[in-house]
Amino acid sequence: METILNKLRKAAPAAALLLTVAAGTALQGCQKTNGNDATGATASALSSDAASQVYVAPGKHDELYSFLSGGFNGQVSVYGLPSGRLLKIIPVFSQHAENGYGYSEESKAMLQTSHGFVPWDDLHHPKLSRSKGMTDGRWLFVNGNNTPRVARIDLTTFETVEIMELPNSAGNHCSPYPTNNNEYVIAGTRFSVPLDMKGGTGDVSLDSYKDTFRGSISFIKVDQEKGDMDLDFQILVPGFDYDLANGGKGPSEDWVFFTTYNSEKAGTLKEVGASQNDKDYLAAVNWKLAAKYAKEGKAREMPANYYHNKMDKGTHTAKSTVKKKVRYLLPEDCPGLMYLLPAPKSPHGIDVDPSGEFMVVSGKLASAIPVFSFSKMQEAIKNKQFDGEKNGIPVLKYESVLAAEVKEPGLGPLHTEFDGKGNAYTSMFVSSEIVKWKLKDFKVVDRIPVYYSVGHLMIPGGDTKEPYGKYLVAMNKITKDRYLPTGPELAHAAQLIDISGEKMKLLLDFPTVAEPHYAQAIKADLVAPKSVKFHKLDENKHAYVAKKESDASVTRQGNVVRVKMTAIRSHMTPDNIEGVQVGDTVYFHVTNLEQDWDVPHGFAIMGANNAETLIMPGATQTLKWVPKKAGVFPFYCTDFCSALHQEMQGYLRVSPK
Ligand code: CUK
Ligand code: CUA
Repeated sequence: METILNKLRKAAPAAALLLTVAAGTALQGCQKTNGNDATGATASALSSDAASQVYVAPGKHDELYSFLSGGFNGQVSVYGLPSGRLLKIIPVFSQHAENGYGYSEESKAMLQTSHGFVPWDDLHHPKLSRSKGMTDGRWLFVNGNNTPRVARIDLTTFETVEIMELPNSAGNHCSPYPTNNNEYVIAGTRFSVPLDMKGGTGDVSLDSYKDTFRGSISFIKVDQEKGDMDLDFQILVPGFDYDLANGGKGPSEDWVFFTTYNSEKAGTLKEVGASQNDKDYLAAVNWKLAAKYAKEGKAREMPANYYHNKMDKGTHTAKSTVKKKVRYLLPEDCPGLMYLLPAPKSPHGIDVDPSGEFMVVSGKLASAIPVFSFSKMQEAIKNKQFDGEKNGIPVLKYESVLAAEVKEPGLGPLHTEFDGKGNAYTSMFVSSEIVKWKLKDFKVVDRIPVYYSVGHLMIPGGDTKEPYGKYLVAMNKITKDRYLPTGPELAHAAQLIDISGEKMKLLLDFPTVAEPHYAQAIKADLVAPKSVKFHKLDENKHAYVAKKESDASVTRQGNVVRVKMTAIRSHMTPDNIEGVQVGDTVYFHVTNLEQDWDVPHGFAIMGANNAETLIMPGATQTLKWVPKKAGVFPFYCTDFCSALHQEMQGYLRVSPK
């Protein structure tokens, strides 16, 4: 008898054919609507065997994990590659009804900031932790742009475990950049902000830009064993806007690079408008030297006010610490710390090739892509080939640091990644394409259309010393006709491209959650074996844990009622509760007694204006509820956990005061 697998294998080529035809049709459609004559190019750009290349049979696992940022949704989504299957959404700077993150009492402190509870942010850049310049699969660092924060996700549990607010920052965009051994996670601000070393309110005239505004580069120290973050110091840099960051490797690994724009803003904010300078800058910062200066007493201290929130492992409860001081360095006090390299106007991405020699700067409006040479930069510094200075920072001569310019790459270059075989791939936002060029002679060798207006692109390991280099994911800003229409709002489109051969081949479109900017990917076997299956009940140190049914209780203290509840297939204990009064504050501390993989229980009660919470095996989670009226309120388990799941329920009676 023919097995199902064999049937599927046979079916795959037919599916591939269908895919080809469908893509051809869509292209003809788009040709009509936007005049983009890409039909011929894409027919050949689509791999004839695309379906089988992305087909992961039922029960089989993907080769890679990929982590796509959620942009204005504040979360990270985990996709398997090459299938493009969505595996999980990890809430970071967002409340997540699915598991109660940001709603449960345990997680609320994660989202506390000096501005209060801020359960939203704009998450752009995920970066995997590194060992010896290679991603090690331990943690994922991400940035929150808007209320400047850096978060750490633990890849054993796929949960956000730490969030650090950043003082002296606004629009934490060139962030986070973990150095090659996670010594530091470095985060640069986009907006310069008024600084008051004496801890004033920051209420200053916009005319005082030149004197009072500065940007900041934060140096967050990472505990090598546990991953815990700690803001060590900041460099307070001249007030241009900093856009993106990337770090060196090999010979350049002591350096981190930032693109900057609006460098003419050194006068007053009111002059800003059309950029007048014909060049902006790439800022090169020697982070090792900065750390040395800070250690050797060059750092001063200023008042600050920022939150550091950490999830405790034993109690699964987040705690906030408010920090009141920050150490800072001024580049003018620290020779050799920082240099400026003239870059085309309004640069965006900065990407360093795997050898660490080339820094690729994408000028969104520029007609060529300048590639700077790290060895030339060192020579130029040694020989003082300066073109004056800007705000006390030496500017290196363009010609003295330039390796080459990639000519006629396309329109609107944004970001570049590398395949480790001598090729670079740059996303072109305006001409909607990925362009492949050689690092050897800086010549364009291939291009493939993407649909449409690509932002970042990502090659697994493409920002490390040894890229994996088999796939490329294009993260597109505009979807239009790629999927069935869903009203005015469409899911953004990611596209998987095969880069294993000479020619790039399109393999797959898949919809994303909100707006991915950047992404990371890593071989599954660096993460999967360490994945936690459940929490050990006897290691649960939650203050209100009930480790067995007989520990369950209802206690009152003033108008606070605490219900220590247990959940196990297929009942909750206690399941019938009386003695609660209108206006009481009721805490349901629910412990999941299961010690098995993938058996969460949920908890929800009628009328609670909170959410549900989902409790992993061995953990305790708390839902807070203040009943507003008398009556009988049913509660139940929200996760279909056994054949008797529907029986996991109970009643709570609320009496008038
Ligand atoms: S940015 Cu979005 S496309 Cu925030 Cu990295 Cu370039
Ligand atoms: Cu427990 Cu459903």
